[in-house]
Amino acid sequence: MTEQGVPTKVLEIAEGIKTMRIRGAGKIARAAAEALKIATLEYGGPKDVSSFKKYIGKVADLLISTRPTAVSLPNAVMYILSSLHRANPGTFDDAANTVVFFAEKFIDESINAVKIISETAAKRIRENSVILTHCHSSVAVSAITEAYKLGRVLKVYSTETRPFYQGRITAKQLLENGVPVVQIPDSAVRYVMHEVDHVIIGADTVASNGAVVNKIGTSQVALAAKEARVRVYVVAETYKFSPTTLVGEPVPIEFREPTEIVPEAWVQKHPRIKVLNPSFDVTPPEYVDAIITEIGVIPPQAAILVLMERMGWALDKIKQGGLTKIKFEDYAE
Ligand code: RUB
Repeated sequence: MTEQGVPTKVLEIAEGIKTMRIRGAGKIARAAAEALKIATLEYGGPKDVSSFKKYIGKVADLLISTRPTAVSLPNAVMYILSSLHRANPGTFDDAANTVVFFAEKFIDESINAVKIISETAAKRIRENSVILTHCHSSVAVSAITEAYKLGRVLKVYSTETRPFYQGRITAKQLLENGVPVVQIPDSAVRYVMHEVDHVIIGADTVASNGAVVNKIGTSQVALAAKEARVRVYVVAETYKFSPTTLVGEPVPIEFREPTEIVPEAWVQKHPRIKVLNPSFDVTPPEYVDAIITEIGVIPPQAAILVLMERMGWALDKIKQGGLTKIKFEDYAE
């Protein structure tokens, strides 16, 4: 337990997300839910609802501040906190049980969503397909593996995904699942695209207009796919849809350290050369053929329907007027 009363395990999870030991939008969301559960079980403050809500609001803000782009993180936290708000608990025990219950429910439903999406996506893959994927998406790996089990995948091109090389995780996992993988540099995407039947990628955030925010380079992959008339499927759980984009909020793009791209010594040696390291980019809806979610396969333009169906708590706030950014204090009082 730290001086501020936040359990060490929770701080470790927050640090793990920040340093990308825990990464990928789904895993980040589940880790945040787990952190809220741990924070509740290890809460050592006054046992009244108001003190507990203030504390859990603080933990929520800490978790949210770790990485900006994947909306799965605030959506997971808000799902749990808004459930606490709606439950309107009369005692500390009720409040604590509510957080634990909804944190576990989020994790279970999230894992189940990945399974449903994978089964649905596998049906869209034609026999003997060559697939290209970018970065490391647990949902994409799971969907490709499912399609492989049905005998539909000939091989997978996996981009290395500079500068963090998440593509190596993808290649390793696919290989462990028996799927033939060819690792390519990001710059070889257009070179191999004529062989590819389907591009399958994950998402960090889907905007209300269907634009997909995912690892940097995704929009170039989609551009090359469109040129070659290759279908692009995005596999994404519904908690990756962003309610605040409905009221015009842009999705914040994370910029990471130059040293991920060039070594520190090189930066020192060439101080006037600037390095730009955006971690995500935006693929417009016209470059996406379908988004495969656990509630169905939709054209990107139908993203709004997913938001209406799944993000009721946020839409209620919008109806009440004035929602610009969802604030955790709203739920901590
Ligand atoms: C990971 C990334 C993934 C999505 C979806 O970026 O862009 O494609 O998060 O992943 P980073 P998943 O490595 O910077 O977190 O399907 O696992 O949720």
